Amino acid sequence: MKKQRVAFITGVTGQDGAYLSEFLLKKGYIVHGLKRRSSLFNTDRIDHLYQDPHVDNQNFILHYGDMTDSTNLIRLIKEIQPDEIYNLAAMSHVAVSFETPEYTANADGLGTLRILDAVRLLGLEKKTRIYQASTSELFGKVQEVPQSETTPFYPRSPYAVAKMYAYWITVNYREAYNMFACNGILFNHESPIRGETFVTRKITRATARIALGLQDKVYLGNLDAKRDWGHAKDYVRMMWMILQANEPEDWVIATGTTTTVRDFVRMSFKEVGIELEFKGEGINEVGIIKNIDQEKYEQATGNSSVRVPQQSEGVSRTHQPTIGKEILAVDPRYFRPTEVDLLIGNPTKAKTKLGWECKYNLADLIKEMMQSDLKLMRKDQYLKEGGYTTLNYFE
Ligand code: NDP
Ligand code: GDR
Repeated sequence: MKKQRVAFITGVTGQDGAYLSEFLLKKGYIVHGLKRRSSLFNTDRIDHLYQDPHVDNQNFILHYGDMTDSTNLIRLIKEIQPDEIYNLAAMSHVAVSFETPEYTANADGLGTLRILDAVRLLGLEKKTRIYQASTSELFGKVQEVPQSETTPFYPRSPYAVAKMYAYWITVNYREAYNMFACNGILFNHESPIRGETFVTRKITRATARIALGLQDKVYLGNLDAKRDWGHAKDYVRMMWMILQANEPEDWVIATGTTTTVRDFVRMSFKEVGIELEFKGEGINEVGIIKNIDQEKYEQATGNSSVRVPQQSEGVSRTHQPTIGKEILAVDPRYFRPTEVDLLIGNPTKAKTKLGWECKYNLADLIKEMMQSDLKLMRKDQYLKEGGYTTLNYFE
């Protein structure tokens, strides 16, 4: 019988860790994941994969650990003896990295060194292949449009600078010690399980809540920023393909199209039959409801926009979306000290050499995210109408 391949995923509780675990388990891998100790359960995204640790023949095993703890990483890699390591763990929020630059450098930059050096120290250079989660943020203030594997880097945040160290130390260990270590330079990728404070998920959640009458308004930062947004499912498949290639190399993974944050907002509201118009400029820009397609709205939300909630429902009537209502404003607190204005990737190498293709376009992605967030928020609507309190969603 063919021996089961063994993967070790750091950042297993994150968006990509969850999709990658699912993907590798379907391929018959034994998957080990690194999770952090936290004061509350932090395994929501992988609970459906989790197995009772008391049963035999588990193929999905979680270990406590942290990217800032070398002893922990060395011990785990020694125990697990992985064929493949996917280093996805990181403090991954660009804006937050300005608040926690030293920690970000430690976890995202030195953390990568700790993984690479553990493999070397344990004499696993020939056995273990390593995927490093590099990022389009490396291109930052872009030196070329679109960005490819040969575009010079110009990082614009403590996060991107830490990831730049991680990128080059991965290349260095590959060249110095002949290790199969690769960078996937992935452009933004999203999904229904994207963290709630990244802009796409913040928008789809707020759109669902505004449509359902649970929230009045959403506050965003730079509406002009352009991103090349793909679906996380397409991107985790490529992580695996990168480690199955004949040679260790670095790869740009992107859709090749770019969209402004403002248009992402427009497209999300369109999913619930609401047409927006934007007025004003800079910090005075606002988004106003221009039109409501009644049929689409009712179909998407299950609400009738003329419905008048009863007193006991706890849903204030003023929250109902109506034409002319201001539902979006700019809050400078979400601006970054240095911004990345435009990202658009050129994935030609991945397409031609590895045969990678995106199965999702942006419209599919937004549809899926909106459906999922509407379902989630309707749960809140039922709870509120039943007189229960729901969680606070302030960022
Ligand atoms: P998430 O923020 O969703 O997940 C990050 C994961 O890393 C979580 O499991 C988190 O644990 C874990 N983590 C954070 N700090 C530590 C630490 N010190 N020790 C151990 N684990 C830690 O990110 P994504 O899934 O979106 O991204 C995966 C990787 O890909 C990241 O490295 C990110 O920087 C990179 N990337 C992401 C892109 C994207 O668009 N999604 C694009 C390009 C690169 P916890 O759940 O406990 O917080
Ligand atoms: P990014 O993602 O910084 O590209 O990093 P994010 O969704 O946070 O921002 C994208 C763009 O939207 C603008 N923006 C806002 N962003 C947030 N978070 N909140 C807002 O209210 C808001 N308003 C406007 C931002 O200024 C930015 O221009 C993501 C992360 O997953 C990284 O880990 C990864 O490396 C890169 O993608 C590729």
